[in-house]
Amino acid sequence: MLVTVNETGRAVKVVGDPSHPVTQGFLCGKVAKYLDRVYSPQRVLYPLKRKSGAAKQLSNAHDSSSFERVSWDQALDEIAERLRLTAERYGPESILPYSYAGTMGLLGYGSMDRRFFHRLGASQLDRTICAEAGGQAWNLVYGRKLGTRNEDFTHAKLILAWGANIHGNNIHLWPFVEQARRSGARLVVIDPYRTRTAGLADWHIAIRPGTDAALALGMMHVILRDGLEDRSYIDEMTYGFAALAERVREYTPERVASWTGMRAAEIEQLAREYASTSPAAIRLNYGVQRSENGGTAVRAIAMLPALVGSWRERGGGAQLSLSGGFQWNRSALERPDLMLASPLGRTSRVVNMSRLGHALTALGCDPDDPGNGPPVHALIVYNSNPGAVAPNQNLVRRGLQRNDLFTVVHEQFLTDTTDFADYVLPATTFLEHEEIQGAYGHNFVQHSAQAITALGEARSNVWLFTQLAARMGFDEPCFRDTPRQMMQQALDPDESGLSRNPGMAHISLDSLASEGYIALRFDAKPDALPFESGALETPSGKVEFYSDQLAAAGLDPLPAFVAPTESRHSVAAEKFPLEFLPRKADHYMNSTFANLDGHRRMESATAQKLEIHPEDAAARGIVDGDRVCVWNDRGSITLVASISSRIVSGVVSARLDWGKLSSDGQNVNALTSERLTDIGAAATFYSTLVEVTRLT
Ligand SMILES: Nc1nc2c(c(=O)[nH]1)N[C@H]1C(S)=C(S)[C@@H](COP(=O)(O)OP(=O)(O)OC[C@H]3O[C@@H](n4cnc5c(=O)[nH]c(N)nc54)[C@H](O)[C@@H]3O)O[C@H]1N2
Ligand SMILES: Nc1nc2c(c(=O)[nH]1)N[C@H]1C(S)=C(S)[C@@H](COP(=O)(O)OP(=O)(O)OC[C@H]3O[C@@H](n4cnc5c(=O)[nH]c(N)nc54)[C@H](O)[C@@H]3O)O[C@H]1N2
Ligand SMILES: [Mo]
Repeated sequence: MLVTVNETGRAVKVVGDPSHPVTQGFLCGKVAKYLDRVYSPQRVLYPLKRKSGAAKQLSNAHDSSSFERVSWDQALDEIAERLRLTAERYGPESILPYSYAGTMGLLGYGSMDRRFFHRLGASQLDRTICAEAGGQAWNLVYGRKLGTRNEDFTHAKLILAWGANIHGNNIHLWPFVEQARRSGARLVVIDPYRTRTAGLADWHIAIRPGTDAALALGMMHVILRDGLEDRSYIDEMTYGFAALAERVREYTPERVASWTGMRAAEIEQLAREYASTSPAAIRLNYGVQRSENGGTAVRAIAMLPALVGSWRERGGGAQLSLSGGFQWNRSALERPDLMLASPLGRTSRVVNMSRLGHALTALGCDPDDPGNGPPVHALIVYNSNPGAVAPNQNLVRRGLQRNDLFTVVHEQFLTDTTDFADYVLPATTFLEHEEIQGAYGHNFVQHSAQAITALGEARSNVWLFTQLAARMGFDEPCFRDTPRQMMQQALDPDESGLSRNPGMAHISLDSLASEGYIALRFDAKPDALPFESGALETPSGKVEFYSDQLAAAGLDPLPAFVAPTESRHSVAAEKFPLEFLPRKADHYMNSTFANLDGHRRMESATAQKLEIHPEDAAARGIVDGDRVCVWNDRGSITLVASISSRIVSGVVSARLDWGKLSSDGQNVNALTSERLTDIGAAATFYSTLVEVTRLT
């Protein structure tokens, strides 16, 4: 991004960097309006403290009347004192950090904060809310998250967007897809929802939610039955083929059709088209793995390019994530060794962020289970808005409302989470501090300069935890590191200043700061394809169709289709017959941007709507525009019905929004569960059953 700053120091324009090979001069719709966010009158710009007696409850959108302004010194002194007392009285594990991806900058995402909590002996957070099921599943097959580069999609003749809303969520891949299509490529989208991407595709397969493993196994069945596999790749590069071949025999197109809602002939066609078009690339994104058995589904899909050997073709293979290319020196940044210097003197317990409601209401409350440690007495939230994004919202809120819970939130706005805070601390935006960034979808290491002075008293995450560490008396030298020093530690340079990290040997902090972005470089052969040849980082050194690791853990070593506990194929559907997709908004970034008028206008066609198929609506006497209650055993939300052919019958859908901007103060996560995925112990937003009732 290029930022224009005027003579008074105000940022006046943001544009995509035209020289950047991926950004190519354009920003997505939501970030193009980023200055609305930076200069929003709703920004939190000063530390706030809850007034004594003000209840922790959802407020009106931008209402700060429960808080009074205090100085940073007062806030930091009081917070440090409270944390000290909490650690003394209940043990440091009663303190829980909660953070995710508000910023994905290297330092802001995880550096001084991690050092601080490690040294304190606080509970560790297992960050599972987004990508753990798919990421771990991918790594079981390939050992590392590498894949087809964006640039190489242009060579593909067939592109499968599988659980991947490219146009909505990943717009910077789209030009490469378009370029491939101009050269004759076909685009097939596999998604239960007709996204913008699906609307633009040559073929949209509206698969039923949570049945992707069946489809992938059915494709393998056809490929092997018809002899379309690549024997030389399989022999040289893979492990466990015979067992997989045996397993897929039972996945006949007819059986797969009964689960996925496709016709058997469509499964045959997809399999043959995939195996006989070369090159064929799969853009597999994280939509598939927000399902209860989504880890297995990702594993099965990930195996397809190995079965047909398409890793050997430029424009073949698959991309889930390229993040495995960024091998920062994380232990230097995060210093997990500091846990040994904490009062605990050991590794502290791990709390799964996808079960925050459980952690705040049940953890440590079972006298028969001393193993789960003390209840959580202090919660420090930054880079996240769990009041909106975490599953089972009612349980989360019940936890946040506990009188004996001390909550600090470092934020840019007054969110669904800050309403429950004892202190709200003002955070900078990425224009207001220096960072380096990896990427979530390309191969460039990037430097992000500080463009403007921080607004008001906003401070970065690094600054906050440096201050808290000083007040807690942590005297290890690493607590005095500057952001620049931490950047160097992550880059891990030799005497010449060049990084020692794999793929970064040509990068120094100076060159990065002057050039802005530099591509990772892995091989002597810069254009080498991933998983084309050589040894992989899996236990067998091969692409693993069969996993001894899973077998050792008592799990099925081969992929299989198992219906989610909440799906039309399960008994729970007798009570709650509709599968619910609580989707991301096209014009928000999870819950980020949802409070800004311009973004809300862009999202207005779907915001606060329940998209429902005409048959399901008719069966419930619902017409377009009716107010409806969407409910299950965990909660209910009120939305406006939008009769839609974007979803198949039996599936309903709504968008993630701020709860407090809704008429009933709730969002889609009032309905989602804390059940975890088969692999990765991740959130299962897309395995949710509901019923819908018309409101009079
Ligand atoms: N505009 C916008 N862009 C974003 C974000 C945002 O909130 N808004 N969020 C960012 C983040 S944090 C992430 S992780 C990425 C995620 O980007 P994606 O991985 O694309 O994430 P999702 O939108 O969750 O899921 C993609 C698609 O999967 C579909 N899907 C749901 N269930 C199933 C299923 O069982 N099978 C199949 N085949 N498809 C299914 C959904 O309908 C959805 O269209 O996007 C990033 N980009
Ligand atoms: N129903 C449903 N729920 C979902 C999803 C879904 O698709 N459907 N998607 C899931 C996914 S994929 C993800 S990744 C999670 C995302 O969940 P979160 O990581 O919580 O993401 P956001 O909602 O974007 O909230 C991030 C917050 O961080 C703040 N922030 C931004 N920059 C900074 C900073 O530098 N410092 C501090 N202290 N704060 C900052 C922003 O103001 C924002 O309020 O949500 C998950 N929840
Ligand atoms: Mo995410």
